[in-house]
Amino acid sequence: MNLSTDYKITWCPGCPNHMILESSKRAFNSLIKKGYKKNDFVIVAGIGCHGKIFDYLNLSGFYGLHGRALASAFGIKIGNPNLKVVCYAGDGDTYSEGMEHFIHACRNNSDMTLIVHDNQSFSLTTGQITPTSQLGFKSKIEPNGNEIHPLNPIKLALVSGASFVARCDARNIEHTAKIIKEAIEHKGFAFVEILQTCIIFNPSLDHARKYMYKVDNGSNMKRAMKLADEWDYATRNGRIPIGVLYKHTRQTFEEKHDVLVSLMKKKVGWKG
Ligand SMILES: Cc1ncc(C[n+]2csc(CCOP(=O)(O)OP(=O)(O)O)c2C)c(N)n1
Ligand code: SF4
Repeated sequence: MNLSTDYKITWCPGCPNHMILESSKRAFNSLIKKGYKKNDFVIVAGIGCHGKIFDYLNLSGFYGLHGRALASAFGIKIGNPNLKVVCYAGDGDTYSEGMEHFIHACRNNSDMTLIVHDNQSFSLTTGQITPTSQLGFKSKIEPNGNEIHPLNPIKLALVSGASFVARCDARNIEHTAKIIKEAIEHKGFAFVEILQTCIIFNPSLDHARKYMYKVDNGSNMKRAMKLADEWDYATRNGRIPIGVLYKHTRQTFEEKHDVLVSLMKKKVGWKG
């Protein structure tokens, strides 16, 4: 199915967002081939370069506010738990202004997917530091370089209770498509951190790509925490595991609430 729109794509030529768009189209198309309908999916986006994916992906949804994409996604999900809600957000969006939504989404285990385009900068607003920017990263308003230690979003998701935690390389289109598909099919809160270079404001990540390697799916928390520790967001040193680092099944938010369980039994679609 052609999931493109007529919008002119305004991302910089060569920006890995183009590749995340392609991976997303492949993931949705393989689900549609499996029997899902286009209207089973809802996409939500935050504001930033990443958020423009909303204009380029021909699926229904909601273009949210910066930092609040997950809150909108959760609202849609509890309005109709039969929809497959997929939320696109930036690292600034998710780990800065939207941090509380991220932690509670992991805890709640609502059956939806969060895809973070982590380019380690607030790129749409010309490259300020975000909570995943490396130490020393310079921008116009931080000319002396980042002095604040970055957080590790993989570890944070694990300790907060996310039931599916994956990391991808934006430039590896086929692998990212496979992980996005698996995340959407996972029953529970699925978090996919896509490492993405911003070729304009924070291009140094591309040098680290040679340290990326694929891991098999795992359901062991100790292994996942060890994998999460391998790559240091602060120094950009270490090997970078990509793939599903942790996956397990536990009761979802929707399954805990009778009113949502009864909506799921009725199998209502968009129109009720
Ligand atoms: C509530 C609110 N705060 C701040 C902004 C300004 N703003 C728009 S885009 C953006 C940066 C987005 O950065 P990120 O989420 O990392 O996405 P990227 O552009 O890097 O893809 C900011 C700070 C806004 N639009 N709304
Ligand atoms: S500024 Fe960076 S993130 Fe935004 S479109 Fe250009 S390369 Fe991509």
